[in-house]
Amino acid sequence: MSSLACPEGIVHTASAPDFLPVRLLRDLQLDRLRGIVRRAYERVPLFRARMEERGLTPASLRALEDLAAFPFTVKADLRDTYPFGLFASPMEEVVRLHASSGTTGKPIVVAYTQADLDVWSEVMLRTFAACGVHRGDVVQNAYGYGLFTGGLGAHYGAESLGATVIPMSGGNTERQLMVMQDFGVTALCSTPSYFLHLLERARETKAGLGQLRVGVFGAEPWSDAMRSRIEAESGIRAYDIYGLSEIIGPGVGSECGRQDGLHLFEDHFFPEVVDPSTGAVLPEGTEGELVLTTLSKQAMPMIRYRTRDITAIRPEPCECGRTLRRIRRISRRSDDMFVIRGVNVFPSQVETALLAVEGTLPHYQIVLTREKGLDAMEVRVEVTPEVFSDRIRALEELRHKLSRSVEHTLGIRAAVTLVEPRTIQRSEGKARRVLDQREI
Ligand code: DLL
Repeated sequence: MSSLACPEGIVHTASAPDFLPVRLLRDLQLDRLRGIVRRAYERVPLFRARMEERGLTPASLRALEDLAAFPFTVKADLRDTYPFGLFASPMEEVVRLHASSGTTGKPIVVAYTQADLDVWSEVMLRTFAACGVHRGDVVQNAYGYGLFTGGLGAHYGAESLGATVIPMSGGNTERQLMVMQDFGVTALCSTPSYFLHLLERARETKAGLGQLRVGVFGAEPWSDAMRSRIEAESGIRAYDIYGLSEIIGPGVGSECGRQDGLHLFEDHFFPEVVDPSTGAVLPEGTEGELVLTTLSKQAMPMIRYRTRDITAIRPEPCECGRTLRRIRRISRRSDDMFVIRGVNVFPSQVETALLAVEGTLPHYQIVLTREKGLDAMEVRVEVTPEVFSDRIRALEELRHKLSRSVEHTLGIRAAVTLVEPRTIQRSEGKARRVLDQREI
């Protein structure tokens, strides 16, 4: 470990694997990839059958590019083999299980050996270090503990960094604020939407955020506009971290002091970006769906897992010196998209349009309706108490501005409804942005 000072004077502790010369990193990746493909082939019937269907064996993998010929794995594969069908280690070697609920039916189950947990702690340690958290920091971990990977993943990473960890889990906002102040918390882990909720309560109760300096936020999409609001209102630095249960949990990628894309911990997770409809591998820099292959996972290797997350690989070197390639922040998932009168819309675009207008709060919901066979979208957005207490005319003006901003950004019209402060439900975990009225 060494220390790097970034321009803001924050010390970012750096871990050696983040700075491997690129050639060494590619050699290491190929070496590990061969091992993992062999493990998957030898130990998991589904992987073996899929490879054999294509006439592939582990020996077919001679270069990193050869991976493109290998079959994808999708979420349905985990559901179809529920609960333990993709495990590559005997149960005696599995020391932890987590599960992710997903949107339909049974959860998916993920497994870890002790070696997997060690890798997880390491990549989370590197995540914290990249976000400028170090030994001596007091970390309040408000990611949910339990089957969700956020809580325990962040917990062990922060502990192995040598920080002081407060295992709060999500919820109980008043208590979170009390602990934050009384225990001298300097770093907070939570979803960005839950932090907004904490911030709002802190303002209402005049609690303040004590010595909070850094937010380690992830598990859901949040826009640059949202980050600007968070940083301006709280005075902290808000970092984006990325991960998913199927691959390991949090710790797949993280921003560094530059806050300009997320470095992927490529020595453990190999990235490709593919065309979401054809599955063809896209050149670096082109936007598409992120596909990840685990390079060191023992209990549950993943070969070419389709994340559904939309991003692009940014191969150019980062000023921080890390040689790990970056991905663009994930603003959307291919399956979050909805179509309104033929136009593809993502919640993140609506968020950007709303936050571009002053007088709004970052609390909104999108309601999809169908009237006489026509799809329609209503956007409910909270206004600031100042605006709300203003004259009706001011509200009308704001509504028009928002409606124009949505139309300008998306190219379609939506009914905008201004709602009173504190009327949109706050989330303690991941935010639920889209409501389908046909469902409720
Ligand atoms: O959300 C793991 C995690 C915990 C990541 C804490 C970061 C912090 P899952 O519940 O399996 O795992 O959900 C994974 O959440 O495929 C993305 O669609 C979304 N997601 C996670 N991080 C981000 C992020 C955890 N920084 C799914 N930006 C992923 C956008 C994110 N989306």
